[in-house]
Order: sequence, then C-alpha cells, then structure tokens
Amino acid sequence: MKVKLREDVLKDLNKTAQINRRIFQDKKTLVINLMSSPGAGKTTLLEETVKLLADDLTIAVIEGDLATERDAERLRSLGIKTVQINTVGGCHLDARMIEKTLPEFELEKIDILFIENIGNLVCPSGYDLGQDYKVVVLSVPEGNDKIPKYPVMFRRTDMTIINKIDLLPYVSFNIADAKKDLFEINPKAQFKTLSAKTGTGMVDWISWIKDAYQQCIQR
Ligand SMILES: Nc1nc2c(ncn2[C@@H]2O[C@H](COP(=O)(O)OP(=O)(O)O)[C@@H](O)[C@H]2O)c(=O)[nH]1
Ligand SMILES: [Mg+2]
Repeated sequence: MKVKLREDVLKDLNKTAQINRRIFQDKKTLVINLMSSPGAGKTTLLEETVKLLADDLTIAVIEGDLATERDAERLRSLGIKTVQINTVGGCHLDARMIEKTLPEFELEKIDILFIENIGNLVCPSGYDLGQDYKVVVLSVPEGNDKIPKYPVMFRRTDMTIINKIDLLPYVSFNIADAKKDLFEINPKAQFKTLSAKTGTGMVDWISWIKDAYQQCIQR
C-alpha cells in the first residue's frame, strides 16, 4: 500500500515536471538544476557565473534550502531575481515546488533559470524538476570516494563539475581517478574542473552554458 502511494506521488510529480518543461521550452528559458553536497560551492559558482553572464543574458534563480534566505540574498545582492524555497525538513526540491514559484517570474524575459537544489548527494537525484540539464558539483576536499559511493547522483547527471581545484595541493584528490570513476558509472557524462574562487576553468563552463542556451532558443 505504502509502495503504491509513493509510486502515485512520483507519477504525479513527473507529470508536473513535464508541464514545467513545456512551459520553459515555450518561453525559451534554459533551466539548469544544480546539485551537490552542502558546501561544495553551488552558491559561489552561481555568483561567479551570473557575474560573467548577466551583461549578455537575463538570469533568474530559484534557491532551495531547508531554512533561511541567506543564499537568495547573496544572489539578490548581485541584482538577480531570486525566489527562495524553504523545504523545512525536505531533503530535495520537487516539480510542484518549482511550479508554485513560476508566477513570480516573467519567464518570457528570462534567458536562464538556475535552480540550486538542497545540499545532499542522495535525494535530489531522483526528482525531475523539468530542467534541461542536471549539473552536480563535487569539491575536491570531499574526496575521490564520493563518485563510486553515490552512483545514482552521478549516473543521472548531465554534467559533473569538480570545484575547488585551487585546494588540490592541500587535499588528496586525484582528477584522473575521478574521471575514470565517473565514466564507468556514466559513459555519457560531461566533466569540467574549476575553481569558483580563483576563476580557473570558468571560461570553459560559461562557454558550455552559452552553447546550451543557443540550443535552447533554436529548438
Ligand atoms: N577554496 C575554495 N573555496 C570555495 C570554492 N568555491 C566555494 N568555496 C567556499 O566553500 C564554502 C561553501 O560554498 P557555498 O557556495 O556556500 O556552497 P553550497 O553550500 O554548495 O552553496 C564557502 O566558504 C565558499 O567560499 C572554491 O572554488 N575554492
Ligand atoms: Mg548554497
């Protein structure tokens, strides 16, 4: 009985995700669902990304957190329209939460909508929000074992960002091993290394987003 109820709830959420996706496609808004464990650098990456994109494109953000508006305030201080979702106890965002925020955005004027998901490497991977791309951020202090230990997250994600590479001299993290583990789990994975703090690798990431945006407006 419990299993059936969960299946029905997931089915409904997947339907809502498809409705969200059609709305985003209709409005030609590129949507990126950003996931990671807490502290991997999602908000920092978003801050640096919007600084590099906001002259050319109109960006908006949905911030997911259990509590506080802190991350939303970081983005708002850069002039970015940001809606905060507080899940209270919830460990992931779902399509219905996203749907409820949509009246707050003028989507026809928004080129890229970033969704910062709740920080953990488990629950967010199972929920389609209607995004174009799922991106997971893994930071080097978290260690090489996270890709094999959380395979579902890395298997279901389009792009893996290895962040905080400025810390490589101080922690034991091997980029080549991470790449090998990732491609074993997800042969179609895309992979980028960067430091949101120093800016190394940001050009490549920005160019990936711009290409994705061009594809979005041409479809
Ligand atoms: N050294 C270093 N620190 C970073 C980098 N990116 C983020 N941080 C730091 O990591 C901490 C968590 O970052 P935050 O963006 O809030 O992570 P989130 O919880 O995933 O949103 C903050 O102290 C950031 O300044 C990076 O590339 N290098
Ligand atoms: Mg954050």
